[in-house]
Amino acid sequence: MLRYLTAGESHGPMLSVIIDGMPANVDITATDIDAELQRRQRGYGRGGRMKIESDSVHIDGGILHGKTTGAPIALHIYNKDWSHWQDYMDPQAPPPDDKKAVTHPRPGHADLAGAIKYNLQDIRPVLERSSARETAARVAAGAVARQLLKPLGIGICSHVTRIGSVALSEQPHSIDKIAELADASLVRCIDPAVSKAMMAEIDSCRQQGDSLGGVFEVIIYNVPVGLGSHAQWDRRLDGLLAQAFMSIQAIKGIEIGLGFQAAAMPGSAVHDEIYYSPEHGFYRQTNNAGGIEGGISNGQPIVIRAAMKPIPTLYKPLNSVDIKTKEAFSASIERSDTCAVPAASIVGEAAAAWVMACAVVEKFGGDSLEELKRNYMGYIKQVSEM
Ligand code: EPS
Repeated sequence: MLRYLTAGESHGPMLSVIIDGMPANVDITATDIDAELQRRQRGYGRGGRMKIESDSVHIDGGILHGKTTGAPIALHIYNKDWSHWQDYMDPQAPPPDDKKAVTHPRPGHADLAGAIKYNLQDIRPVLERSSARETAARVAAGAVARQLLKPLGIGICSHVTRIGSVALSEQPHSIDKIAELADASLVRCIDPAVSKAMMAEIDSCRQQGDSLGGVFEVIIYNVPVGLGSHAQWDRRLDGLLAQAFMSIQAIKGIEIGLGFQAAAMPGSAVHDEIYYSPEHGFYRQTNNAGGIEGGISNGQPIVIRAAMKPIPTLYKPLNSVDIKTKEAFSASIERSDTCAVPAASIVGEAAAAWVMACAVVEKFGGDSLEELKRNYMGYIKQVSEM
């Protein structure tokens, strides 16, 4: 079983990750992880914080001479902003005086529900941990997962299809081209004209002190048939992906394949017809299912779209109530991003990589990459003989 946990606060000293269950002999260097961390930090619409941070990973265990050892992998990423927050955020610092305590909950954030649930008079611990800063740690875990998928040929890319009211219309592109075009755009949109319109939308939103959400698409390719299972609810691959995506901060919806569109269409227009040829084996001419049928990967690319709500920290005031005085107020201005959809698409890639690595380890097992690959190749041979 492969699993990971993260720890750390947005303005604390660092974010930490422990990954357990990764087979031995998977190639991984700090450079591989840093490349993903840096992809997450790019993106038009971020606020002042991204000018402070330049994320890089420190490997504390489980990797030797550029390869996993089979031991738990421990990683950390320093928060550079910590130096400005030590008075409050040092674990040994005295409790804040009344002036410093955060008592204004932001609508749409974990602030109010978290403070009530954990019986806190100061909201800061909730906002510190619920912050999307934590996604840097998830991307580090995802970067490790990608290194396990690479030798099997499984790849992942993403692109942004909507920011606020600006949407990309369908564009047929090869997966390589999507990855290249998205990485070349500041908003990770594959159409340069739509990218420009998205940036203009972000600019006008920033001027109004508002925030913007959007939609991104993650594509997982070269997936073997047979990951996940129809046999039990918690082994369905679509369910596992949905959980991983919905747990990303600010994600409010996910679709696989046609998703919500399929609900409005007749079955004959939705389901991907099955063909067979000796050269290709079983194949389809469409991929409306998005690569998963009955909770099992069907060998087609897995296509996931996730909807992100606008960031809840606004310069524009929204009505709320002070948790201490119970008085109404309507301004809680903190430094904030205007739009983080491009960054979220990289986090989505990491979430997808993690779920796929778990599914691969579950199906093919093995304590080393060599053992896992032998099992994988044996299975691929069995599939080709069917
Ligand atoms: C975040 C608020 C902002 C973002 C942060 C997530 O941070 P701050 O409150 O320090 O300005 O910049 O994102 C990151 C630091 C990051 O690395 O993505 C929030 O409240 O979710």
